[in-house]
Amino acid sequence: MPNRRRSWAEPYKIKMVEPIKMTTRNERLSAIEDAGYNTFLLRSEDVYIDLLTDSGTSAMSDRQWAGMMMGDEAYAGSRNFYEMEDAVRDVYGYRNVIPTHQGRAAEHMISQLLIKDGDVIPGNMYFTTTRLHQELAGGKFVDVIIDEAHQPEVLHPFKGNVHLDKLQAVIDEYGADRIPYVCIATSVNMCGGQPISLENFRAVSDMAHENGILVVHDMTRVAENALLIKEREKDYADRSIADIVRSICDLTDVATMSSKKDHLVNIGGFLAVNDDDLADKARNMVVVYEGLHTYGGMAGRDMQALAIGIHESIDYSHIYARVGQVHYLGHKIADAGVPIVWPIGTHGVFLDAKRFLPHVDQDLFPAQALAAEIYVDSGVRSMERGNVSSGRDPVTGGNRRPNLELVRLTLPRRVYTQAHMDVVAESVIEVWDRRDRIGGLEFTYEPEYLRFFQARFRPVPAGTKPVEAGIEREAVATT
Ligand code: P70
Repeated sequence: MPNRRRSWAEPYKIKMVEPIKMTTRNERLSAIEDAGYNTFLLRSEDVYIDLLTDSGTSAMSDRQWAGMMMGDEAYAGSRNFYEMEDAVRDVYGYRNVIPTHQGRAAEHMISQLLIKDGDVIPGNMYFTTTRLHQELAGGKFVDVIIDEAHQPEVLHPFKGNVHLDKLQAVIDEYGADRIPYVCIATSVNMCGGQPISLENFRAVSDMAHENGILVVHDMTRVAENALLIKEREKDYADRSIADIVRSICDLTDVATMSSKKDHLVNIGGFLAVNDDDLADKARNMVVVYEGLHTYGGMAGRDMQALAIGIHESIDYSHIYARVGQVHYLGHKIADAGVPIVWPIGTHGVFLDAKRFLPHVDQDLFPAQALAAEIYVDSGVRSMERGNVSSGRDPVTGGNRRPNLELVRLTLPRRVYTQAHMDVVAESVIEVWDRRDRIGGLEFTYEPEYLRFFQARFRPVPAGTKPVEAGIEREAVATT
């Protein structure tokens, strides 16, 4: 492999530190109880190592902080907007850039602009906010990812790939005029941060375009995907990350971006659109929901840091160390026999809660229970990505019971050290060793939208069946 060091050591040194609090087990027990066994509801000051998300939690570089001092806080036409626009055009090639406060605002706009009642949107696995915005606009999401993506233990270098026959079948069944776009994510979040190959993306793009269907790219972690293309796909070993990223974007018409990930900023995002008419409509819409089209909910200084982050995100030594740290943690956990999603992905290690807690029925939320248990053990905060996140089927009303019942240990970029990773692994292994004593959870409060964020739970005694916990089992699809 070119430029390949054996170690993933960080290409930076630390200039400023933020103290974090150590807590006792009793303090954590009462904190998780107060939080209704939902790690989203914990206070951050009660968390020791925060692996809830890599979103908005990364450490900015000295250059990005310097950029924050260069904010042009004009209401209209801020210089920082034009720098951000230039960076998007240079690196990704999209012609029009509409800033938003974060990714879901871009998803909201593109869904409202392109989806009509009864439309169908095929995609390589759902993402929570993306699918909700598609549904709120009157559409229905259809999963066309390869089957291996739903099988945590199966090895496949590109689990983010689209099953082309499935996509063709959706086009045949509904007709191209009911499919406004296919929605393709790079580094697919919900199946473990798994990449799509350029070969597969090209075939998807060709199939969509031959049928007059647009391709919308969720490019939240595109640089991370590009690294795995460089490492795994034939003919790309000698290409730069910038080059691969650009090749991906060139296959697509529209992009939604949460800059809180790849771009290493604490807030920000955008909608990028090649078509000028569609861009005009989006610019008109952004003033209703976000702010003027030259700031879209961000401060000038945020746009400056974002513009710098775009360039930092495609630096090979940065992205290599970022993904390297994730792999270090993953191997350490897996070497102890703990079941995880394979291959290890790009932004976190995903524990397979179905195999971790096989005695807990999925309607008693094993991944939610496991995340709570890890927090109590060590103060490490993780996130449920399973039956709670997946929500209820709008038709049957039952829990969707997805194949993947996961706990995500997500690594913020440039924030934690290798010693922190060792603490996380030790805690997960400790909990694994006493897994038989962990029981499930039941709802005490279930919000209507994106329930995982604010739901509250209480423990049910070990061995409780879902029916005893008052849960009616519905027959619903398993993916
Ligand atoms: C996470 C975050 C955000 C995200 C994403 C992809 C592939 C769009 C967005 C939305 C935050 C999050 C969001 C929903 C549920 C849990 C956590 N992912 N597409 O932690 O972007 O958050 O900026 O609106 O990963 O994975 P934004």
